[in-house]
Parts: sequence; structure tokens; C-alpha cells
Amino acid sequence: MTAIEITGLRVRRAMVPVRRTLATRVGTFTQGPFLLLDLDLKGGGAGHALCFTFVSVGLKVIPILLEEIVAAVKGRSIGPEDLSAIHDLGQKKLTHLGHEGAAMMALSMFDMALHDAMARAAGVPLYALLGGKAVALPTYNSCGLGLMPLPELATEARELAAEHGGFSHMKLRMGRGDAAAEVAAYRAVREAVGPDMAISCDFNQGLDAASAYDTCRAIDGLGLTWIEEPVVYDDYDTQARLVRKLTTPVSVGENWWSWRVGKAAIEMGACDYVMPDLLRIGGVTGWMRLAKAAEQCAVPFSSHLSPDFSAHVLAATPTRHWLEFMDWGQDLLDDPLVPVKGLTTPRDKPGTGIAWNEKAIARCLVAG
Ligand code: SMN
Ligand code: MG
Repeated sequence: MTAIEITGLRVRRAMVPVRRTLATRVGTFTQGPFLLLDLDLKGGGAGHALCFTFVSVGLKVIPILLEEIVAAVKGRSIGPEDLSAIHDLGQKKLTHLGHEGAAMMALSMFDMALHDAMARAAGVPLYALLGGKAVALPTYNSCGLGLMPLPELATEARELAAEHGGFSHMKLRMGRGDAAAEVAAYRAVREAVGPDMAISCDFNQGLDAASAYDTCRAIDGLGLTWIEEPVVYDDYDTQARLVRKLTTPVSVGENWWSWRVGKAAIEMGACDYVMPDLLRIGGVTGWMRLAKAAEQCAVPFSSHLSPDFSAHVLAATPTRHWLEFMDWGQDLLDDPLVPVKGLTTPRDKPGTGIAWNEKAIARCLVAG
């Protein structure tokens, strides 16, 4: 049986330009802040995780929290059967800061790197450690279609449709403040990519509870694959009301800070589809606990960001649905995982198969 022991950690900070500027209701992204975590193991092994912190202040606060978590588990012998308990121990260590926000991002990132280390030490791909198979995951292109003028939107839609051998699904950002403008944006994309492309949309929490139904009703008959995060992420009552009234599936979860919150949201009918973010849900441990709850309710389960890592956990998720392909941060990786004709197969290498591109990293590093 594999057992590993953490001897130390290294955290690096990077600001990475994005290929296409993305304007959303939660900010306009021209570059992204990333943390690179290496866990060192006794005997020379390692585990890695790449963390998009959304805002640059995350680069300052999360490393301090990571050090606290690692200090609590350093020197212990950890086997695969201990991973879940180690997650809970790390959470207990930071419990007075709460089970969300920066503390949860640090815990999630640690949990991811620890799982990577365990799978590498066992010599198996992470999906196999989790009981999954090397399946080809349906993947949508999420690398653009922000809040932008219609001609640019149509051009970008055509480009995204053709990338990496072609996609069958892409995501359009919403939140223009006016239902007619949302419909016009949808029509511009639809006209550009033709009738066979699946198109989902993402409000990034941009609607207020009082008018959300009217706006969603205006786009409900368009044939969208899903409507994502229509209102503020913790307004579960409004989400449940929209689920009951709309024909288009409602997808939420990227801002769930725990698998328990996600389970409760599923059980109260606040979503048709779920799409947790590994870096907020509690890493691999939180994800797999939520995957069990989603299986019990037969809820389709998609990923959010981090495709190189998410492909492994999604391959081990019973109700797996779509992998989100977002290439942000992939410049930091050697041979990053990219879809082929809209399908992504997790790497058949030990752990996640993620390897740092040190030359590219050197160009993006920022001080702490
Ligand atoms: C999103 C928002 C902000 C940064 C990255 C991605 C978006 C998504 O909500 O689901 O892709
Ligand atoms: Mg989203």
C-alpha cells in the first residue's frame, strides 16, 4: 500500500495574460492570477496544483493559509484511505476563519496537490486512483464570448467553433442589463455558428431576484443548453423558483464553497445541473463527496475551469456531463491538455500528468 509523507511546500505566484479578453458581470479579465503549488515528499516524490485565484489579492493571502495547513500534516504517513480525513483535518485547522473564501481555496488547492502526489506515488493516473476510467469527455469551448459588441461576438464565435478540430458546444456570457440585448447576442452567435452548435449561457450572477424570471423567460424558448448562475450565488430560493418555472435547465455550483452546500442546493431543487469548481468545493475530496450526492439524485455534473485537473475527477464522476475548456493558465504547463474535436481524455500518466513549463513560468512570475 502506498504511503507518502509531506516534507515541505513551495508556492509561486504568476500573472498570466489570457488569449482573449473576457468581459463578464464579475469582471473583465485581460490576465489571470495563478498560484503554483509543489508539495515535496519524503523520498523525492511531489504533488502539483495550479490555482486560478480570480483576484490578485488571492496571491497574497492563500500562500499563508497553505503554510498553516501543511504545518498541520507535515511528517504524517498518509495512505490513500487517509486522504478524506486529512482534508477534514486541514479544514479543522482553519475553522475559525470559516469553511469558505480564501481558507477554502487554500484547503482545496492543498487537497488537489495531495491527491496528485498520492497518484504519482502509486504510479497511476489520478482518475484511476478515484475509480474512474480514461473516458473521452464531451468538452465545450468557454474561452470567449464575453460582453462585447455583436459583430465581434459573431467573429469570435466562428473562431471558437473551429478551434482544436471543432467544438459542438460553446458558452455565451450574459448580463447586458436588458432582455432584448441578451436575445440579440444569442441570435448573433447562433447565426455565426449555425443550427447544430449547442449554446449555453452564463449570467455570472448578474440578474436581480425581482426581474430574473422576466429576463430568463425571454431567452427560455431559444434552445439554450443551460442558463448558468442567473442570480447571486447564495440566493437558493430564487434559483429554485427559476428551476420550477423555466424549461431551460438552470446550472449553478462554481461558487459553492462546500459539498454540503451543493448537496443541500440539489435537495431543495435549486438547480437542474451542477458545475462545482475544484478550487472552491474542497478539492478532490469535496468534489467526490458532491459527486456521490449528485449520483443519488441523478443530477448532471460538469466542471468549472482547471481542465487539466478537472478531466481526472470528471472521469470518476458517475453523472459526468460537460468538461469546461478554459485555456487560462495553460501557458504555465508543458504539453497542456487540449480537447480534440470537442472531446478531452485525461492523461494516462501518473497523477494528473501536469508538468510545469519553467521557461514560460519564469516570464510570468510576480513577487509575493
Ligand atoms: C467565469 C467567470 C469568471 C472567470 C472565469 C470563468 C465563468 C465560467 O463563470 O463559468 O466560465
Ligand atoms: Mg460561470
